[in-house]
Amino acid sequence: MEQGALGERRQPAVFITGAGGEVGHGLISSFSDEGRPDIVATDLRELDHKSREKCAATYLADVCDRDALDRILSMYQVKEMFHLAAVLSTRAEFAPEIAHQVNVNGTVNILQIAAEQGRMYGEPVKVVFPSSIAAYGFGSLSQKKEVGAVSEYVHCKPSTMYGCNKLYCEHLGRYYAHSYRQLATDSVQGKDKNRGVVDFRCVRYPGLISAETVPTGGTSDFVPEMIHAAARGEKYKCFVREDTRIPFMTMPEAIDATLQLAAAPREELTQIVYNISSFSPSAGEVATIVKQYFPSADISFEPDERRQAIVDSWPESLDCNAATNDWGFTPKYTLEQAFEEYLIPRITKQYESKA
Ligand code: AKB
Repeated sequence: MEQGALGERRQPAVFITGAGGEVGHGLISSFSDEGRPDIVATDLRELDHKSREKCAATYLADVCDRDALDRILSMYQVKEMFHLAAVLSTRAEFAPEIAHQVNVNGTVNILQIAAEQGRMYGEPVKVVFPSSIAAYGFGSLSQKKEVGAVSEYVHCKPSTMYGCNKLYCEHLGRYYAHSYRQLATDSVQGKDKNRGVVDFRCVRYPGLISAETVPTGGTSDFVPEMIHAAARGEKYKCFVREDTRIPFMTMPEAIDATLQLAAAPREELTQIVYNISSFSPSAGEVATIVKQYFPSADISFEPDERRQAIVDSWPESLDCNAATNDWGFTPKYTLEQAFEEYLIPRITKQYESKA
């Protein structure tokens, strides 16, 4: 990977971890469209050529490797970090301890670096962190259906390692933002150098649907997988029941909302964590609309009991009022509009150009 130049002065940069994932891909494109020249991106694997071209520098680095992060960050003046690196819910259930290392220890590394840099600059370093609907957990399907839309601070009893990790990291972010080293000697006598050194902001994503990329390792993957399989003319066996319902939004909406939260004035934010989502279709409703656009789509429902249980523990829909009131979040698309205006035109073009 291209190496960032070691200059006399530290170059200003926006720092992205897990940049090779779906959200990283969208975020880099969005920053580049805005003409930002200062993107510094890291991932375990090399980024694709198009993403690399949009960045000032890219590095192969593991978020668990504190020395590697320190080496990279010593070259930059970072005031904003988007910490996207994570092991998603399905993959995490095969290797929970590794997921914990990446999802929790990686986040502690980022928060600690942000705190150190914030102290050094004498102003807060912004850490934007995607959490997930996996932070919720219902004990039964009947309870999930009874409750309907959930707000941020109820029913947070996750059943997956990924969900536990996300929920805990939300709390860690709050701790670094408000209580970091609260009893340390440099925190006494009214000279609190640690308080407010990290400006932590968090969105809880629903399932995300991108026209450009297909997710791997998640449990909300059935919707994007179904759409991309139909566009490629492939059969799709959906691993959840037809009546399964969780919230979703398109990738561009998720990226826009994340950037909107990042840009919101600190004083307008009344909480650390914000739900966002656009629509809550059942898997069957998605299959119906997919077949309208791809009449020969071959979709069957063959639930995998264990993945089904994970999806059944996630809420049907999200109450996004806090995001709307505090920083103006509004969904752009209904499910139908998402297909008509974003997914179908982009997916069709993408697979045509690959044919
Ligand atoms: C997953 O399925 O693990 C993710 C998520 C809902 O956070 N897409």
